[in-house]
Amino acid sequence: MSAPITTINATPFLFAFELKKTALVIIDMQRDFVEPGGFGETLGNDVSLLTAIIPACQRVLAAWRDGGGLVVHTRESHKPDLSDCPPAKRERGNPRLRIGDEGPMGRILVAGEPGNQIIAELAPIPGEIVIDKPGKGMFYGTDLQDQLQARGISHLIFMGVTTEVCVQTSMREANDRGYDGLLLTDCTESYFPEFKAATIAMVHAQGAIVGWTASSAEILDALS
Ligand code: TIU
Repeated sequence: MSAPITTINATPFLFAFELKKTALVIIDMQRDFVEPGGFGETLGNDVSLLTAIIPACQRVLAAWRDGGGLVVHTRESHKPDLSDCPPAKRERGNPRLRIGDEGPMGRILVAGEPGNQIIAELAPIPGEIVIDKPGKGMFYGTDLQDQLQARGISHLIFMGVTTEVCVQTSMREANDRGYDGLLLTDCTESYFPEFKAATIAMVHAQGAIVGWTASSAEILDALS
């Protein structure tokens, strides 16, 4: 018997996947970006915009777990000695606190610090992959490609923050590695609404040049 194929009513056309070959990827839903006092706020952003997507992300995550699908969580995260943080990244601009500095949630963007933890609402459970990534993209400087290949994953469904930075970079890295990727539009957010809209348009333009987009209602419908 052939494996069951699930289809999602997506833009610019149907996104078809086999659950066993697909991972739900949740990009950087860590306190550093979503809560006051973290990296996002030190860059001058209003982090309250990002909390609005949490309920939709929770609904998709629950349905995906019920279906038995693989979940990948990422964190933008540097080693405590900052050996994986290029000086250009730390020194750029004029943030209130730089990567590695002590902030209200511990050292900014450093592994193991309170601010670097994934928010409680979307916390990983045993069996899920957690990737600490030093860059914006989820493949750069990580073993994610090996982990996905070992599990036969060919399709990726993306949620998380921020849309035009770590989510889009990760989708583009995945696209170049041969994965089919779908972005859930109400499960991703930016500090800049116009950048979110532009990213969604860029992803699915030109016949899904980067990938597909759909609302969470479409995947919840497909999984039910
Ligand atoms: N600044 C910004 O929009 N994003 C980041 O620095 N990292 C992620 O997007 N995760």
